[in-house]
Amino acid sequence: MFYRKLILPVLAALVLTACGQTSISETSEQSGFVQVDGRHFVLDGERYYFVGTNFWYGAYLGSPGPEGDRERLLRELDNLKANGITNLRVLAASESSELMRAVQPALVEEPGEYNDNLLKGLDFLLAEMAKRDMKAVLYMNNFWQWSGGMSQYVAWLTGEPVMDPDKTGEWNAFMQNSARFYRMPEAQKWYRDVIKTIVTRTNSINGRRYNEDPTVMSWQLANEPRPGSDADGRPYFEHFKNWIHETAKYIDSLAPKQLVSTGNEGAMGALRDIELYREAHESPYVDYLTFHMWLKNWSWFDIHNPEATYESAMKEAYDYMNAHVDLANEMGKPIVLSEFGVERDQGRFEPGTSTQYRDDIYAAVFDLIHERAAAGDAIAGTNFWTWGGSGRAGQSDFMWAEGDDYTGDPPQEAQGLNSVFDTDASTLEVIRAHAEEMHALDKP
Ligand code: IFL
Repeated sequence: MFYRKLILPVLAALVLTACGQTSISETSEQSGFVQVDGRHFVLDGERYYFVGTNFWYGAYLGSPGPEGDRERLLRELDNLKANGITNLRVLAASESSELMRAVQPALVEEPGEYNDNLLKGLDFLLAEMAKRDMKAVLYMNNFWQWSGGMSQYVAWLTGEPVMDPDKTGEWNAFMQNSARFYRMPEAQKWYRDVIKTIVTRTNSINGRRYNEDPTVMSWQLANEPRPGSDADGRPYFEHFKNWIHETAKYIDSLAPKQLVSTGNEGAMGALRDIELYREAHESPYVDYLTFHMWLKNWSWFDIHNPEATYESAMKEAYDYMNAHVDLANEMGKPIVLSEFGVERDQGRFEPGTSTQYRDDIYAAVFDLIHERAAAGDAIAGTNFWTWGGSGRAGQSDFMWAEGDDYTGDPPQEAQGLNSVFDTDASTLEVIRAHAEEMHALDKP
């Protein structure tokens, strides 16, 4: 299959001083656009394999506003790179909301109104990632409540109070309500305005148009979009599938050099049915597959009862990973495990406490990923959830409050739940070793 080879000039000197923009000068070589060739990614004529992380708050740290901390961002990027973590999955659009656990501020203040600081934050993040030759996967909506997301679009359009599962505990109803978003043409117009605003933006730091920037590997429709709840989502599956196809096609028309992915979790995000997952991803505008794996959320593993649950959990995990890689092989598209995470031992949140089970599970997951990638299968990489770096919880109950550090765990979850901190030496060692073995596959 056709793919482009594009290498940027070795010494691209870009100096922008207008309008108070930061002057920067790029002096390092940057790789080209990640492309798809059959069931593999290709980068500058070689296969592209990677180790990545989730870093939802990258644009927040990059903001020149009070929510930002650019010095920390630079430190985190350097640390990530030093550990071989070069692919970052980042939240590019959040919606302002009264949801009690949604991050504030948000990029979309109301339909058509954008928070300039957060857009500049994304500019800064991408410009700094480019300097380090890292790749970004940018998602532009959320099925879940922690960044406003689809339920906020529904509330904007209907005028109904936003449905808040952290107050009601009614998850089934919340999911069904979020999925109404796919069937609301006016909400789709607003969402497309967000997509267009971001995808065609010109970076205020380095002057690049986002859709011309090889730092962006992929535009992702949303975080974990689902057809609805497992119990009641089936009647709406066709709307979901159609939404994926139409949105992916729209993004492709705006960003033909970059890839499009859904952000879906796999069978567990498709009414627990891998055939529905296949159907939803058949669109030619979906360039590659994503899947997520949550051993605790899916009741496979209990960190408070690890001895009794570890073995069966790992069997479930291997079966889940193998089934998705096999499907990707069949479909002839690359696949990425773009979320998986594990708690600290005994369910602790504090840095400095042990991570034996996390380390073992990361190592086992990475082994399988490497083994299948080395065999030439469709798996290309992982983004573990999540990078906490030097962030630390600000509250005694570990729940996030505005002004606190970002730790990688989103605001609806305890800060430290799934975070890999910069002090987690043993986990970082597992990650570094895997990064080396994956990068060694680049040149088969
Ligand atoms: O933090 C969660 C995040 O919202 C997500 N998937 C699962 C994570 C852990 O519960 O996208």
